[in-house]
Amino acid sequence: MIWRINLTKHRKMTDKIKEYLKKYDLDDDGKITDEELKRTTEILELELREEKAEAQKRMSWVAILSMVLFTIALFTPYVSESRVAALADLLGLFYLAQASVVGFYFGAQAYMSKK
Ligand SMILES: [Ca+2]
Repeated sequence: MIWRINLTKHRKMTDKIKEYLKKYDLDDDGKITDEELKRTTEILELELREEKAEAQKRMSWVAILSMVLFTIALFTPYVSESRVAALADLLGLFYLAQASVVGFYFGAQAYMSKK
């Protein structure tokens, strides 16, 4: 039982090594040099930054769309006037929060482009 677990663990390890080789060995010679490691790390960092920027962009789009959809929903007959009046404070905070998400996105963009 124990050796079997060790075997699967070993297989997992070799799979992992293969995976790393595939990822980091840019010229496919089976060795990972410092140069390759450095370059792959740079590529991974770029990809991560891109992913992060993409997530922030999606977040700000959701914020903008939610503000627009909420405003449209408030003008439909399904929401009564008294309910809007009761939720006025909450709605104000909602718009402020959504707008600050969008503002933060543009601020971050400006900061990143300056850096
Ligand atoms: Ca290599």
